Parts: sequence; structure tokens; C-alpha cells
Amino acid sequence: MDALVIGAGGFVGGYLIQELNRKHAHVGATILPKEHVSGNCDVFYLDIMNQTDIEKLLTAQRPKYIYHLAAQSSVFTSWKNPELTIDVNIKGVLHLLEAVRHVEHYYPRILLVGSGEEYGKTEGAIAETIPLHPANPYAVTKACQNMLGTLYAESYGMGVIMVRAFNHIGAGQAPIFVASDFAMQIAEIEAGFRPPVMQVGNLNAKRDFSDVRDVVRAYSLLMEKGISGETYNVGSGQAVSIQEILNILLEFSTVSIAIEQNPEKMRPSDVPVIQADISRLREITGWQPEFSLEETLHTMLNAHRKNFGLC
Ligand code: A2R
Repeated sequence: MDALVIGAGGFVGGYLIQELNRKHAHVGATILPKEHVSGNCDVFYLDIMNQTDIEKLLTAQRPKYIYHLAAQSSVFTSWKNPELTIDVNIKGVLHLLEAVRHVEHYYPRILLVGSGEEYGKTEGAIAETIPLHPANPYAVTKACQNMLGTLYAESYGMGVIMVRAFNHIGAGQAPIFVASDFAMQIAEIEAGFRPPVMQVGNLNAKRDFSDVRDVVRAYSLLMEKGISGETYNVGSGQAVSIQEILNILLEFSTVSIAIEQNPEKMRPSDVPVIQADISRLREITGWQPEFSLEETLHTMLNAHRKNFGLC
């Protein structure tokens, strides 16, 4: 097997498989029993809480590249259920690293997907070298994943490459994430399923948004060209406020919509600005984003509209 995507049943998995299909003959994907995955790949059911099952799969398939996406990936859920987040995100990656270590004469390259959230409160564009101050349980688990990856690369000479992905968005993303939430609300309003009032949280926060298709292209380039034990930011390099995301989406709306702040959508602690310095990614891979924010948001809105039979 050329490449295995672990946790392929989520938002990013299908996009990554499509990208890998372009490059590799034989792609595998693991999902949880309730999930499905799109793209041309062999599918395996795998819970990363079970190290023995990971080991069995790796022994049988021996993929050259392992992309680790499996995670509890929502900041909001991590406040509600920190224990689950710690189990899946920290113990899960430990199980993977240990499983790889235990398979005989097996030296794959492993890409661990972390998050820009690991940096916490920062100013300006963030380089990979600055100290981490994770400000929510999800971010803490991803910082820990990064430390484990670094440790295993340095201590056991394993081929582990770490990325810190900043906000990535696209069609099919769950509406617990802000851009998808806004797009879905607009589609619901246009379809007449809710009154023309949008519920929003903190509009001042600024984040670094990329199209998921650009993000998976960066992952695949880093898998090939990244240096083992190193961490790479993956983002657009620009900070955009949630207000701007809302404004762009509202411009695409066919109806007039009022805005209402909903305290339920505010978080216990929110980082004001997160923006990636992507010099390291650019230097090593030559990566450039291909999709504009407007194009991505329009695609997302149309995907939600389709669900309501609007286009
Ligand atoms: O939470 P679920 O039921 O949607 O399943 C998620 C899955 N997952 C697991 N897979 C195997 N064993 C587990 N114990 C386990 N727990 C959860 O990992 C989901 O299908 C997948 C992750 O996909 P998403 O939550 O949709 O994340 P996304 O947006 O695809 O992001 C991929 C990676 C994650 O590591 C994020 O933290 C990072 O990119 O930003």
C-alpha cells in the first residue's frame, strides 16, 4: 500500500484521498463503523483507541505513508468533553506511534495533523518556533501530539512529520465550525426553514482560513518533502475576521438577513488573532493556495443550498 489515511471518515479525509488518488496507485483509508468515505481506496474499520488493531492493519498492509487525521477536532466539543478529546487525540496518536514501532522492519513516513490553535494567544504571523500557549483542551491535546511526534522522531529515528493546520474550510464541513454554520443558516433562511435572523458568536476573532483542497495538497507535499521531526504551519498566511466571513457570505445571499448575537455560541476563552507564518512550508514545498476565500465560501454555501433543494 502506498498511503494510508487514518480517520478518513471526517471532513478532510475525502479531500485527502482525492488528492492521493492523483499521485498513488494504492490508497487505504480507515473509518469508524458508522462512517463512509469517498474516493478510490481500500476501506478498513479502525478505532485508534485499540493499538493491537492498528498494529495488525500496519503489519498486513505496510503503507509507505501514513496520514493521521483521526481526532476529536472541535474546540467547542473539547470544552464540553475534555476527557474524550484527550483520549482520542493523545492516546490515539501514542497508539499509532507505538504500533509503528512494534511492526518489524517497518519504516513508514507519518504525517501528524496538529493545529494552529496550539499557539494560543499570539500577535502577528506565527512561526513554528514560538513557545506554545494552548488556550483550550483541543489545543492542549494537539500540542501534546506534536511533542510525542517530535520525541518519537528524535528518540527512535522514526519518520514523523508534524503539521499545524490553521482553519480549513470547504463543502461538507460540519456546521459546528463557523463558516459552515453561517453558510448553513443562510441556506436554511433562503429555503424558508428559519426566520431571516442569523445567530452569531464572537465576530471580532481573526483566523487564518484556507480551502481544504489547498490544505490536503500541502499535506501531500510535506509528506514527500518535509524533514522528519520538523513541524510545518499550513495556512494562508492571512488573518480574516469572522465578521468578514459573515459579510462575504451575506453578499451571496438572495434574501435580506438580520444578525443576532447568541451567548451560546461564545467560548469560555477565545484567542483574538491567529495567523500563520508559512515561510517554512513555502520554502520546502513551493506550495501556494489555489482557491480564493470568496470562491471557497461560495462553494460551501452552494453545498448547503443543495441540501435544501435550492440548487
Ligand atoms: O468524531 P467522529 O465520529 O466524526 O469521527 C472522527 C474520527 N475519530 C476517530 N477515528 C478513529 N478512532 C477514534 N477513536 C476516533 N474518534 C474520532 O476522526 C472523524 O471521522 C475523524 C476526524 O475527522 P473530523 O473530526 O471531521 O476532522 P477533520 O476536519 O477531518 O480534521 C482532520 C484533522 C484532525 O486531526 C483535526 O484536528 C485537524 O485535521 O485539524
